[in-house]
Amino acid sequence: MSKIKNLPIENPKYTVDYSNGNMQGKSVIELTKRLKDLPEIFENKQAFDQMDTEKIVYHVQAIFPVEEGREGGLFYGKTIIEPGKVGNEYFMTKGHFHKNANRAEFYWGILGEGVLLLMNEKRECWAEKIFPGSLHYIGGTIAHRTINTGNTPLSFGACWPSDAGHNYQEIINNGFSARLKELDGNPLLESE
Ligand code: PAN
Ligand code: ZN
Repeated sequence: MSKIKNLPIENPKYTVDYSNGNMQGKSVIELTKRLKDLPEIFENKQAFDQMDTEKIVYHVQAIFPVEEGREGGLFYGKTIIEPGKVGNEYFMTKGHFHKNANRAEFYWGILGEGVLLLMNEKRECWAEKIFPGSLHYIGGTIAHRTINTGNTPLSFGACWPSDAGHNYQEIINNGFSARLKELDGNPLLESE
């Protein structure tokens, strides 16, 4: 006769509030980027210098279930970009290429409205609208930056491989070849 054991059914390690993307659970990492952390990304240096550099531009929450750089794991995150502008350029993330160029990523819109700016290795840019329910596949060799074009916080989720890594330096040195600015109340993508 076989012996039957009863195993416990545990609570999940993490929960997500799908109204805003907020994550809860053990070792959810929190990161805040203020204007003072982003001196290189905005074009209008004069407007930047006149702003309160303590102003929050975006917050990130992330779960790293395995050590960063290890092959085979997945990371999960959520970013909230505050509404705002430096001059006529909208608040945005630093943006990056993945260090490991064949590691892709999914983004999905949760709250607010924005734009996902994409750029390939030939520095060709294109953009997709982000809104609650939008889903974005970002190929491994594509640089990505998100921009809040609305008057309310933009929240989006992300999932990427644990060995993707981040190459911020290329963007710090050379930027994206397009910038998203407000003209007469509407977003306009200006290309080099
Ligand atoms: C995202 C981003 C996050 C913040 O989790 O890291 O939105 O943007 P920056 O990293 O460009 O500051 C992601 O793309 N991970 O790979
Ligand atoms: Zn990424």
